[in-house]
Amino acid sequence: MKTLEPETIVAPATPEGEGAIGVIRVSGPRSLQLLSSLFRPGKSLSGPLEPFRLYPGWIADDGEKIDQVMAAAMPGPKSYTGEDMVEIHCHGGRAVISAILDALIRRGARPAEAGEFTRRAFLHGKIDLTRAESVAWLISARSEEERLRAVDQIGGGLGERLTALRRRLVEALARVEVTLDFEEFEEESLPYPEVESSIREAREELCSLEREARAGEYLREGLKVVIVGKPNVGKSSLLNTFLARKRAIVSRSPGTTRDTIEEVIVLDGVPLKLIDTAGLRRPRTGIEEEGVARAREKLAGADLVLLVLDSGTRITDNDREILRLARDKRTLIVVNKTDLPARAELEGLGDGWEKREVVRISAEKNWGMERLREEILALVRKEFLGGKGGGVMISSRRRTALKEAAAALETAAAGCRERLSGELIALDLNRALARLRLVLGEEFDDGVLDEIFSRFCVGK
Ligand SMILES: Nc1nc2c(ncn2[C@@H]2O[C@H](COP(=O)(O)OP(=O)(O)OP(=O)(O)O)[C@@H](O)[C@H]2O)c(=O)[nH]1
Ligand SMILES: [Mg+2]
Repeated sequence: MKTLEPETIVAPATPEGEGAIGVIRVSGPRSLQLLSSLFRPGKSLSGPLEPFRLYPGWIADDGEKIDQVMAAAMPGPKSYTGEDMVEIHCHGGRAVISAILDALIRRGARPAEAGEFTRRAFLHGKIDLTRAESVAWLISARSEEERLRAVDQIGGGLGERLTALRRRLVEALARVEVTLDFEEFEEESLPYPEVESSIREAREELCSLEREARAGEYLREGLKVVIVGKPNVGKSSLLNTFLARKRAIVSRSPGTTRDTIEEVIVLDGVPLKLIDTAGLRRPRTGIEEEGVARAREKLAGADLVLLVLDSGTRITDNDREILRLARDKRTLIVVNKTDLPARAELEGLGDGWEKREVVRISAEKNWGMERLREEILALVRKEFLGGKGGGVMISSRRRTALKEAAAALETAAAGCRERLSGELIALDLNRALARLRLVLGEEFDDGVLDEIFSRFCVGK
């Protein structure tokens, strides 16, 4: 049940653990009252606290001092959330922070949920959805590439593109609607070709936004790069060489790796989830069977496959079978152990290998690794990130809305081509606009907000 007066929420805004200072945030109608009941400003102060100024003093609960702090009152609507807010800068220890939180909660505040401060900022019109989302993205950015794209989005680039898109659609709709009233009198009043081309351009932009959103997702999640091959070709050695440490067990006996091993590497700012797997062959034991099953599962979910061959041994049916398994995947063929006399002939792989990039390396000697990194990056940029730059962050439900808007525009454009009545075309344009409003955050439901704000940390 919702209460009429919004609750007053409280959370630490700094990460858990020890730090020089810890910041506690309070937002909601009772914030200022809570502060005055707990905060004893230094003696020089006479009169009420001036807004947005830090005052030294003590937090004391029923006369018992908890910590020496700096505190600020930030009345709405100029605060971050738009509500009355308070910030308490205390010493950054667990016990201190939790004692102050407890005192606030005992007096009626409630612990905030993840992203609740920013959610309130959004509901009070302080921040738009694309910007809120970029803030979440920026905070969670683990790579330089991700950070740059998030900053770009905070700058408003995405919001501007969406607004421009909507303007274009509203114009197209106006051109269609103005003809509706006169249609009985004038046959050719709707300028079909112009409206169609304008709709098609808007559709292109929508599709490109959708692609960029997917690129954003890849950057956030890290692309899954799965290392596969028959046993003993040097998959684990390759993983170790990438990481420059002995992460996975390497041995001369085939079938060493059983469980999959995942580690994140960052290539030129792009995060990749490298996954080493069990050698694929007909399993000899129950454990190996499980390992092979897991390897196949990882292969199926891979964004990019590194298919490792052993240069020192002949190509076998086993290699061919693995190439076949990776048929639908973006695959780089990695010929390892090039320090040994060459015995593997790629022609023996059968159809399909020529379509793949081939990189020759020696994981043991660290040969060819730079070239391999470059090939991987080039492929990732081309296939997943849409080149350098670009990439936006749109949550998955709103991304679906982008796709639906594009589909509605496709129908509208087809309608123009077939000279359908203006009413039908207007219907599709309106459908597209409604979806766009969802992306713009002008229309939303709790589900959409939950999806976005749950990604924030508590206290943001
Ligand atoms: N000469 C040479 N030997 C290598 C190279 N890379 C790996 N090896 C050797 O090949 C053997 C197998 O290496 P692993 O990395 O365990 O191979 P794997 O593909 O992970 O094997 P499984 O986990 O059993 O499927 C080890 O004895 C490695 O030292 C290389 O570049 N050159
Ligand atoms: Mg291995």
